[in-house]
Amino acid sequence: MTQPLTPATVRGIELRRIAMPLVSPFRTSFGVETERDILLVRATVDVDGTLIEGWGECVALGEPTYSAEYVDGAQHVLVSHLLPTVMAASRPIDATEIATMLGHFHGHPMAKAAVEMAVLDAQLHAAGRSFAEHINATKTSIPSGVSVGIHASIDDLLTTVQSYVDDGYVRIKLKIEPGSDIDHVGAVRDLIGPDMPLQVDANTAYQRTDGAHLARLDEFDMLLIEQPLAETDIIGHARLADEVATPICLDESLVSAAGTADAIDLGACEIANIKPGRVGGYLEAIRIHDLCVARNIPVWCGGMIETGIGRAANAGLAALPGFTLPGDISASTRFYARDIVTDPITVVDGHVSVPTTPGLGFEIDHDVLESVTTSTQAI
Ligand code: SMG
Ligand code: MG
Repeated sequence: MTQPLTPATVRGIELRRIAMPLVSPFRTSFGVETERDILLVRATVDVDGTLIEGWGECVALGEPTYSAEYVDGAQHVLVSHLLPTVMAASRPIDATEIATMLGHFHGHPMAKAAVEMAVLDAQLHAAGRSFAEHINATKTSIPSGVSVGIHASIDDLLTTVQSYVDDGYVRIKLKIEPGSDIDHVGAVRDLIGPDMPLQVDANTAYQRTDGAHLARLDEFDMLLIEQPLAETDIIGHARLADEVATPICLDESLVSAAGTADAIDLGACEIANIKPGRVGGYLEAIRIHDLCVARNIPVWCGGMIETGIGRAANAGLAALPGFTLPGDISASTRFYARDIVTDPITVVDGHVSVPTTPGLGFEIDHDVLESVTTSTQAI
């Protein structure tokens, strides 16, 4: 971190729900997303007598399918437990203190991360500093990968993948599940050729006994297999790592820095997908980055179908030097016809620019935001 930021007194919070239709259905092993129901946190804080606004995005999905959190539950825990605690602080606070202040509440990392994000955005605005600069990130642009949903037909899958290759994405990630795996991956490898980086994500769809089956993916020379087994099955992933040559990457299983260190030490995590929402915030995400660098574990930044708010923040995070693999930070248009920020994320020559403006790096387009808002709640 650079110089500490001036602490902030939280004066008010607005929770805003928005409905964002996806440009096409996104199917994973746990379900199909067609519209994103997103909770935004707008914090009004006082920094040295000046009122400043900051925004956070909660990445919880509509249903508890990716993880236990879901958007209605996140809003409830924020209103009933998390926000009253943060707003009861008797002195100005720093975003880095929020995780500790909320530490006695079990779980709910995505809800906690959204509060931390909003306060951090406001503090960075007050300091006139960009997120990337604040965390001493080194890159000015990051390579952009794209996550491709499960397709019923291989022909349709190849059409979709070709369109993303044409858009310039430098890495393809395919969602897989039993029955839509070996043939799908083989056909895509044939299409994109041997040199294009390729990886798969099972979102916990396989069993410990699937080692021999998953080893059939080795011939496609992929970067990694993401989260084949249940999120709690660290030992199962370690055993799989012995059976399968393709590196095992964890997503859902990694919920803290301490747990990530254990998973690495047990041989279950050869590559790490870092998502700030999943681990309770950007500051815990940086700790995970740092420990992975110290242990020589490559990391990349995951995605949760964020708006331009979350995408901008993720791009700042992924500018840290340990993010050596392309992440799931794609263009806003990958999922949304119209983003809620004035400067949607774009991919140019396969790369996304790291924001340099003060704050997390976006400006809200208030007209678009109003048009997609389904409810607001003032705290
Ligand atoms: O934002 O590009 C994105 C989505 C990337 O595949 C993606 N995310 O398990 O990594 C993952 C999934 C979780 C969300 S799927 C609805
Ligand atoms: Mg994943």
